[in-house]
Amino acid sequence: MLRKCILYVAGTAVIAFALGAAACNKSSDERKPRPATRRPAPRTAPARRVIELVELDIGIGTDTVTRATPGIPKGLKPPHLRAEGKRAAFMVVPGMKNLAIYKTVTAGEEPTVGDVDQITDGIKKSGKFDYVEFSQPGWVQIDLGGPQTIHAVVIWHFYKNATIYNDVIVRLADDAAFTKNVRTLFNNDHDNSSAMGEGGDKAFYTRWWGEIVDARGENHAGTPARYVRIYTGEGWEGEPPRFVEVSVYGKEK
Ligand SMILES: [Ca+2]
Ligand SMILES: [Ca+2]
Repeated sequence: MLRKCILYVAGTAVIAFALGAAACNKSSDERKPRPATRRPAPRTAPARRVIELVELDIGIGTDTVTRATPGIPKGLKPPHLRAEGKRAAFMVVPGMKNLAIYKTVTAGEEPTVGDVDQITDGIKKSGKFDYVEFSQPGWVQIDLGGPQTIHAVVIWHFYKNATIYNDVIVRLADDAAFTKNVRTLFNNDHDNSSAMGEGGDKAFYTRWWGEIVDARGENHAGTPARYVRIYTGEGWEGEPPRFVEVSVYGKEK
């Protein structure tokens, strides 16, 4: 079941937001009672703005993804590998849509398996013909068709065999050549082997539930951009880069 919560943004916006967001991202059994503290009441209560939040629905029902979960290969221990665990609910403002569906996809090179259009065709299964493969590290890029405000990018690399891909970097830009207003949302290239800067994000196993990259921004205002580019290196065991689907969530303009 999708969850909802209310976030208050007030005169003490940063503190209020941080506490609110943390509460939203914790499951109920993780919440711990806080010791009561006495604080002097402010003389004038700041005006409050209410932001309603709902859990982002990324479309991972049994009819849309292949939920058979393969085992995790043993002995793979990248130094920056994230421990697997239940993902916290990803809370967003209501009204999110997949802005990437059926949008134009380009890539740094021609795929060796499949067609780049499959990356935004909405099919997230792990079947024999449901992925796009490249022969070497590179990128795929989605043109949202015009300026949009993005709240999340969700990536399904090939997940039939749980794979750890190197150097996953997600960037946004205002132009197709990625020269204007380039921003990095995610970078797990911990050793800068792709020469785009050392990234502090964790490596992860590809799974049917996809990888959510946060673009919500301050006070859930989202991040404006038209183009989304996703770099991906080889897998930790030398697997070629393979994409199943990319969704980009925002409110359609
Ligand atoms: Ca697809
Ligand atoms: Ca690297």
